[in-house]
Amino acid sequence: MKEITKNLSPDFLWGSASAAYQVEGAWDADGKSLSVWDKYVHIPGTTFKGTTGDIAVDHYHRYKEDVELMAEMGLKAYRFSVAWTRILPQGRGPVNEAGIKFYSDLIDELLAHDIEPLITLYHWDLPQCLMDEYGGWESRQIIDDFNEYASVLFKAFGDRVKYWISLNEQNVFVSLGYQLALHPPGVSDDKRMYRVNHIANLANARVINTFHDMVPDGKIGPSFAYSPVYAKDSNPINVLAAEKAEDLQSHFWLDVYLYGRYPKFALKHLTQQGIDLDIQEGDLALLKSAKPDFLGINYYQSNTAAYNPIDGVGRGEMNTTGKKGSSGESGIPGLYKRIENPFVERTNWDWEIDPTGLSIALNRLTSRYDIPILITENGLGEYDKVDEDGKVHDTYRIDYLESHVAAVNQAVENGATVLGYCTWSFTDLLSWLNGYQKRYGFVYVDKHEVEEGTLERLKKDSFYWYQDLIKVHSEQ
Ligand code: BGP
Repeated sequence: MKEITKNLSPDFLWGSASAAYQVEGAWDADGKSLSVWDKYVHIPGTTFKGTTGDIAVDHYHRYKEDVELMAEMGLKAYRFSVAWTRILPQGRGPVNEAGIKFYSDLIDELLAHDIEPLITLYHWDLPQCLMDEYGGWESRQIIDDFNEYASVLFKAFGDRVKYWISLNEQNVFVSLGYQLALHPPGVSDDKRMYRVNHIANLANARVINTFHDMVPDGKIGPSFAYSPVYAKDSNPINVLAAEKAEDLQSHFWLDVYLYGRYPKFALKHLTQQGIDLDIQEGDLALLKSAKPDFLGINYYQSNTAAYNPIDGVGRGEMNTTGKKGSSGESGIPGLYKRIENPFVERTNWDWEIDPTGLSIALNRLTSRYDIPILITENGLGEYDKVDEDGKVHDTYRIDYLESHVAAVNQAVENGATVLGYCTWSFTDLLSWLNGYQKRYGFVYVDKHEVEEGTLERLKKDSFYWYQDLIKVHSEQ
């Protein structure tokens, strides 16, 4: 344990993360309104076996018990998101004091146990009323409304919370929502997706500037789902494909966050496709003016790319059932396709297990952007079961996490600045499209797809492993 944490600073944020919709439940409690997810999951066929977050793991009512477990573990940081619909049930305007109180109490509870709260402003649960009124992210009205919502939080919690995440995985929520039609609003239209994405960039920039005015001693940054892309081999045609994939899948967002501009190749490609981002006067100046204090990275896996001929594969199947091997190749005809990497193992959901990829990610990001990085998510989603001895022996999760921590340590030795590491997740929770059977937590929760379960919490073996890691590091 000592070896794999020796390069990490003494105040390293050993954390764990969650998101409101995936843990809280209490979907209509105390003045909360409906979010797009509250509605979407009730449309038949959208989620695995029709699972919802109506109750989730009931963190709303059990947060004290959960924080108690975090304290027992010795956790240094807890990343959670705020449900916009609890704070501003009409999306803007009147503030719901009961919503403020819930998060204020949670923050106090964390601080009382020396756990640093890290708040995510937006983890995908847009107020449904804003979607109904003007199409949510499709209208520039969202920029003002998101800024108003964020300002309410900065004012209420900025004195106690010093680390903030603006948007969680903008690259995921725009592409799954507007390209793959798998997240709300279930649209499949590239033109709309790229416009939505540009508006989200503007909203992100505006909020970062507001934050710096309102909480000058705090730090803020977006969280990006980053999967470094490898070329299938040294055949130049595959190397070029991999470079294009890296540009269109990552630099297209990261360059905007950190340089305030879109990468040239990607823009040219989109123009050739007849896609217009609708960049208006003042937009680029706004993007350039917003400077994140750190970059949040959610890392789960790497990606391997090969050339994809013009008549090659397009959108592929996603594995949401946990049936290994059920996902298919996918890509952009004429550019690249994602292929299986024969050098790494895969989970039952076909996610590639590649700890070295995390070192590669941190090295690449440090070279290109030279900014402190906060790992806001990393973890393993697997089937867990309670054994005959009443325990959950998740050695596979310990192996996964331990090798990824070692990769962080390695990248820091190579020159990266890493502020902290949040596992996904602390307790088991709802996996958006995969139900409750795909588990990530240190704490098992008795909750299932069909029969509800008791919601009882049970510490897994990985709980004790992380507890030990944090302790050993603090004694160094
Ligand atoms: C990230 C999300 C998380 C979480 C995680 C695991 O993309 O930010 O909210 O869900 O992935 O993904 P999944 O639940 O699909 O396995």
